[in-house]
Amino acid sequence: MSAFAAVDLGASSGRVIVGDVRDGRVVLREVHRFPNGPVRVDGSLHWDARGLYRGVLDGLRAATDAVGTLGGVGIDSWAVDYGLLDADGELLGDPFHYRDARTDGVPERVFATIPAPELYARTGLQVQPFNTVFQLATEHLDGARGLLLMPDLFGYWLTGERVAEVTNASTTGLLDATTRTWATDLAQRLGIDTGLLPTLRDAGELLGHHGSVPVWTVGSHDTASAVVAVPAVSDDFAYISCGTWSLVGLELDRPVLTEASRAANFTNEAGVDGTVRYLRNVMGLWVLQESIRTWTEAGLPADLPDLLAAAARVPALTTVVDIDGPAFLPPGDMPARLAAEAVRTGQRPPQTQAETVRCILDSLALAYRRAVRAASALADRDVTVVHVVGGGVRNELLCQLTADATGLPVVAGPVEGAALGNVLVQARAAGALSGGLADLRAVGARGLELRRYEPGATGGPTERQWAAAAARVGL
Ligand code: ADP
Ligand code: LRH
Repeated sequence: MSAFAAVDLGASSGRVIVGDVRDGRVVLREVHRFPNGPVRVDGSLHWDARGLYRGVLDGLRAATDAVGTLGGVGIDSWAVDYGLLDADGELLGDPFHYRDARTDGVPERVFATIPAPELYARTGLQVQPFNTVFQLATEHLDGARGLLLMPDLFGYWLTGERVAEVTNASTTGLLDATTRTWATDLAQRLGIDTGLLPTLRDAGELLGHHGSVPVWTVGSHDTASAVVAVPAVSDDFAYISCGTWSLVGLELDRPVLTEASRAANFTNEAGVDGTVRYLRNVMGLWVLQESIRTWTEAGLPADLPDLLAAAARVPALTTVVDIDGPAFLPPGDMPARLAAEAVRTGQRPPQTQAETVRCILDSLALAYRRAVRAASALADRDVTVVHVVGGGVRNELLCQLTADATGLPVVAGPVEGAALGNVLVQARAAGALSGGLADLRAVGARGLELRRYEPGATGGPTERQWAAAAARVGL
């Protein structure tokens, strides 16, 4: 019973990965992968929750076929989104996708009832239009008797148990960052029925059973699981969980709830074992994914490795944008939006696909530079190394640019960070591992091939050139 199935639902794909935990290391094996993305229904963006659940069940069957008996299952997914349940426990329609436009202008409405500084002081959460609290402020809650965040919804379908695992609950805007309990008073002031909010549970508990297989709570927010898997060997690390989003920050013991932190839009999300994930959302490889979609739909060749190789030949920092600008959040024609942003800031718009990709990667590295430095300053913590985990580990150009831009060594790996963190927490809950996060990280690291990137190793831009590029776009 040393094999644990991690169900990791990312915004661009869902996967079921089996982690075999033996001899003080973890060997990961992907047994199932299925595409994921926004589904447009009547002009709104949703998730195909039932389709994803079919993928989960197929994956669990494949896991059992691969290893025989499983020691457990754990589920993590992207944050903030939720399904509403009726009085019979049935799902009331497909969950909305966080990129749906229904929350445009909603934060301002909510702040009229609870001023932004007051919300931040309590919840420590960044302002993103899609935070659960803003989604709920636009939602017709009549008929809803329960709310489950996405991984908890799949956990409910597997076990019949309804809970809110705390790492993901911390992305709702309704969790008190200090006490890690529901801020029911805030919900009441916003007219949100607190009866919808399930009982909170920590990561690493028994949720229930699927057939005879235990289902464990894990860091159900994918970013929380990814941070568990960071193969850090000391405390002075920053991380970039680099997938559809890039989550850039530090692991802390307590939240930073200062005005300066709020102004920089840093978030204090709950980590496993009582830690705080102090980070900034950077728009991430989403902009590249959407560019590839745009080109493919236009009939242009858009093979990712080819595009990255071509981008590596484009001179650095020719055109940069503030990649976190609101224009890049909704789905759409990213190459056109990047060009418009270049024109707006007095730069030469990218002319080719290669230049567009280079602009995205340089701009991401610039945003990482800002976020790592700001996190270090705001939390008053030294940073000597940046760990990159997630699909972006495969992007060697981006990893090198990150080292160049931050001026820090980058250690890249694992690719499947969230799945590894998910497995480590299950294995500890099941008694196959013991200790704190440092012990779990040491076990996780043993099975990994990590690659190290030194700043300036390939003769990239100098600190002065990065600073000048940042100044061009006001970063
Ligand atoms: P999520 O969990 O948000 O769905 P992932 O962590 O799976 O995202 O990362 C997906 C990203 O990884 C893709 O958008 C892509 O940019 C990058 N990626 C995947 N494979 C490769 C590859 N072979 N080379 C470079 N980048 C890759
Ligand atoms: C990454 C992620 C991120 C959230 C976003 C909605 O997958 O969970 O941490 O901010 O999706």
